[in-house]
Amino acid sequence: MTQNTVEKTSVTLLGLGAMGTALARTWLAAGHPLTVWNRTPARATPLAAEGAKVADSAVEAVAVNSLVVVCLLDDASVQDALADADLAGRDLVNLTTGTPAQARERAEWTRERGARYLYGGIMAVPPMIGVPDSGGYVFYSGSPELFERHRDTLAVPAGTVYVGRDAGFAALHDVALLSAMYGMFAGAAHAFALIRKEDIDPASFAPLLADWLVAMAPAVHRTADQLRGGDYTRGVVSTLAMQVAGTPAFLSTAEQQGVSPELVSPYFELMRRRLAEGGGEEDLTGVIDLLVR
Ligand code: FVH
Repeated sequence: MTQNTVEKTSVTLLGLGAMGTALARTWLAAGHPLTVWNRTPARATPLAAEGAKVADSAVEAVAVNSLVVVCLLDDASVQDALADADLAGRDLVNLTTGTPAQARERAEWTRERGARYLYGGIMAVPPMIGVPDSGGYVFYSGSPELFERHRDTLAVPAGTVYVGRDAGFAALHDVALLSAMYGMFAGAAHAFALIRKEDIDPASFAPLLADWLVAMAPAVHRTADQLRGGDYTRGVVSTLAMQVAGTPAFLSTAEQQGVSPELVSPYFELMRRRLAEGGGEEDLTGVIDLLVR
């Protein structure tokens, strides 16, 4: 059989918001028979013209195919949409953002209704979907059998990274990475605020900032190594004591530039606490223990 004649898995997709529509288009373009449903039917019209079958209800859409993907606003909308659907024998892949607890509860809820379950945390925005080198991917967790069975189909819109049997793990990875992203955005906001009133072109500053963040990012590997080994001085480059000594300069600079320190102060405070506990020769890793206590 040539690649062109291999039968493509039929997919049911519930939810045609920005992300759902992007997913739908990649499956259609790859030749997967696609049945779609959306609460507001008008959103399905362009996809019908592109070859999707449009179901009148979620119940009907779920009945058509064994692989059912949901990409809705939130966990409550998943519950709403699937309330009357017969999930027995279905492979449910939930790409709706939620907490680890919601992912686990929905896994249990799905099992009780006779279906298998995978949760997916999407690490991409809609324009990255279906673009092979975009860097976008989806974390999956839950049934390993289901992941293996549908791996190729799930890889059509974006890369796949399976992170374990626990349905909550994909959500946890998703939230952890996005939380780190917001920390980075917070640091960048503080940096732009510092130069805001000066004769410094933000457009000239931005590449310096981006390159610096990229250069510093690999430090997370040292953090991981220290967490694994339990020795937070291992491979330390800049000791906590040295870094805490520098923080008054950062805070004074913020004051002189008329910038609130509210984004950076909480982190500096944790650094000082760890130093007070005797972590002066360590890296910044001890801050993590202060957070989880
Ligand atoms: N768009 C993004 O940048 C992010 C990237 C990372 C992952 N997220 C998550 O993906 C889920 C869907 O996001 P979306 O971008 O498609 O969201 P919307 O465009 O707002 O569309 C929401 C869809 O949900 C439907 N919906 C809302 N409430 C209900 C309900 N009670 N019952 C049934 N369907 C519901 C909504 O339908 P309608 O308003 O068109 O009738 C849309 O189809 C999401 O979890 C992101 O966090 C996207």
